[in-house]
Amino acid sequence: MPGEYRFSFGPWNIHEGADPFGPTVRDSIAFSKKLKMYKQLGFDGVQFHDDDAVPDMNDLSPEQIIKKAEEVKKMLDDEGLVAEFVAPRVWEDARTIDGAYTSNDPACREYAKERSRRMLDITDALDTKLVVLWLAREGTYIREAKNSKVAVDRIVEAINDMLTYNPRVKIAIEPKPNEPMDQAYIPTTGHALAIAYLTSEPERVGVNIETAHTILAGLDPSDEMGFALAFNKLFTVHLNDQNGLKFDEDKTFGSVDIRRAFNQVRLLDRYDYGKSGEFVGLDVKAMRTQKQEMATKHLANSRMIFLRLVELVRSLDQDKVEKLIVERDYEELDMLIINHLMGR
Ligand code: 3MF
Ligand code: MG
Repeated sequence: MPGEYRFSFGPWNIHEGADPFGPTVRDSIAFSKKLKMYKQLGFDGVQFHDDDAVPDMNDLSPEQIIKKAEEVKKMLDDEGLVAEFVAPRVWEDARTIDGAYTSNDPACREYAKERSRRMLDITDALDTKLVVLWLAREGTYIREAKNSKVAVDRIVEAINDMLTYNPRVKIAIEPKPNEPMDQAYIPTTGHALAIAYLTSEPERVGVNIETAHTILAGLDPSDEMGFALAFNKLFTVHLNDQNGLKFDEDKTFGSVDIRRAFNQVRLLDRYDYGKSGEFVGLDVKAMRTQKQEMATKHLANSRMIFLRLVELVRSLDQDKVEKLIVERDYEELDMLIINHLMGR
């Protein structure tokens, strides 16, 4: 039932196709041009890194950053779009080579905190109340390089700093177990929620669950989402798909395991995800093989797959499901679901 859910993605999801072993294969598309594509593709929300909104922000004063972000807000208004969240991109600067909030160097930690304050100014200027924290470099390549207890203290301290600086926002931690680091400090939903309860305002800290990241952690995405829902902490999602334990693939939602996608949609739909304003966020990348003019299909397709799965979820014979659960006939339940997914 299109119209009931609102969808979002980030400008990085229309990308040039570079990977660690090869150069770009598609031209860059200007941000303003990307914005024009959102509505055409069926999307209402834009996910931002701070520097997606304000490029080269490290060279600008706080006032200049706010001014630039206000211009972007105007561009969003003109397109009828809203900002879903802002995330601080604290993994590309020379000062965050060995971590941002958990760097061993106090000057680098201070840079990360300062950059996060600028990100929180952008959040206000774009009129969104959600921050996403993907803790890209908060981890290690070797065990002895950092102190894991101190690292958690420092992450909490950085989050507290953000909560104090901008009392209007909620923070959604996006857990990921590895890549770029060998071992990340906040690998799962459980870790992220435990961190939330260590902060000064636990009710303002939750999660952004990304399908692929949960799979990389060897977990089931819908179970991770259910865990967060039980705590009222599923602030947003990054739906996509992942073909086993390898690099983070960000594949089209449902394209690897349609049943796994069905179960994510089933849980979200059952617990009224979206009714409090949450977006169905996608974090998907086009295959490197895709030609320039066809490199947004992964977005439209992910959205369409989600909506078709909503229909499938709602047409599942729930009474039959309940009956088979009571009878403990899970073989028959298995077949019921598979038949349903096969349209039989
Ligand atoms: C990395 C990610 C990131 C985050 C993004 C928003 C590039 O695996 O998923 O996408 O989602 O930085 O925080
Ligand atoms: Mg993501």
